[in-house]
Amino acid sequence: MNFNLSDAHAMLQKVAREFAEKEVAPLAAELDLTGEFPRETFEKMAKCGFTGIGTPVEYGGSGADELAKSLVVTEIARKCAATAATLSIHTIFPSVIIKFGTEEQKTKYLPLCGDGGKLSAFALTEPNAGSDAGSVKTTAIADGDEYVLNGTKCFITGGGQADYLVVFSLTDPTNGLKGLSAIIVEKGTPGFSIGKIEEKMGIRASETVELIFDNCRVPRKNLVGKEGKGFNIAMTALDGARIGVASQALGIAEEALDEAVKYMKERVQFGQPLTALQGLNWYIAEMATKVEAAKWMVYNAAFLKQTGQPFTKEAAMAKLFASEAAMFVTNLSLQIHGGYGYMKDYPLERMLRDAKITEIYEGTSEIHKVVISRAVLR
Ligand code: COS
Repeated sequence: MNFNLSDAHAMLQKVAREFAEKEVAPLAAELDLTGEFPRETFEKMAKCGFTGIGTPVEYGGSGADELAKSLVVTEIARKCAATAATLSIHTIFPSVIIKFGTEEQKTKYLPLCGDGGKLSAFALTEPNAGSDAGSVKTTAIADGDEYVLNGTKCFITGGGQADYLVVFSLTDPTNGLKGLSAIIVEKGTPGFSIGKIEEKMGIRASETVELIFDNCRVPRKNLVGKEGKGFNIAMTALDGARIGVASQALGIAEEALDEAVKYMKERVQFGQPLTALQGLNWYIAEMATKVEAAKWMVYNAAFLKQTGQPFTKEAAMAKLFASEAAMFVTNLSLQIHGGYGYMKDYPLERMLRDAKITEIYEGTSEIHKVVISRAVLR
């Protein structure tokens, strides 16, 4: 058992760290304020090969593995969780095409989603189908060689900017979740429009929108996998995506810990640096222990996935633990910073707001407890 990163992984981590410091960190506070989507940064990430991580080289990706993806998302999240969310969620669409798509879909979409700079999104959630993902109501009824989509999706990350979306809709509305199918919709398709753009508490620069399908016609060849297999495809995709969210949470927690350590060494109160105060040092011990545990849980889930082993439970555990660690660590780091931590001059208040979503999206902590307990008790 080797716990060291390979030379290639360590090099990629270094490249991603430098990219995050140079291209992501300087924009983070401003993007948080304006909520503007950093499309230019996304295109720069595409040029660096980050958006094609996980996509095989023959389809224009960088071919790197799950751990590589996790390392990049973690490094970006350290500086801007919203940018990391955009990157991480973008990789779900290619992962679905790689696993379930036809050769034609792979050849068409994968190179564009890699260094082609096209953005993609994953559209499952609806107003009444959140944790209960099987309650989707959007329909995709076959009509000749087309599907006609009708319905509304909500809280779709990157949905307004996305060039390609995989939309989960009922091809057989009489069959519950066994009637659900995965269908590709391209930006600009008539009948597909963007509804409400959400104002969020955190990850404000990652666009979150409502999608409206009103007699939206797409070719039947846009079906991914088989009709009626959409729920299984969505669940498989979410298993992988949860490693991405866990990686974001890990990045936020790592950065918040580093900020706390730096501040404690610099800040003098009662004639001595904060590091002389045992109460605060104990906070650091608890924070560092959670960060360390989260890191190994994330790496373990990534390792299981990339070596073809079952990883549903471990991805859920990593996501549950890392997201709660991110909340714990950002909260204590802000506390250590005192009044300064509460002000926008420091990044802590943004990081605390950003951390919260990691306990909610791609499955809430409560849903993860369902997934984990079912796996353990099976
Ligand atoms: N991978 C592949 N298939 C899976 C799976 C997984 N991880 N988990 C479940 N499935 C399959 C099951 O095998 C079953 O298929 P078959 O009937 O063909 O055997 C089907 O999906 C239904 O499974 P189950 O009965 O467990 O479904 P439930 O309705 O009980 O829901 C949970 C399962 C709660 C785990 C699911 O709805 C879920 O993950 N909800 C959260 C959704 C979410 O993360 N939303 C965020 C949206 S994206 S931001």
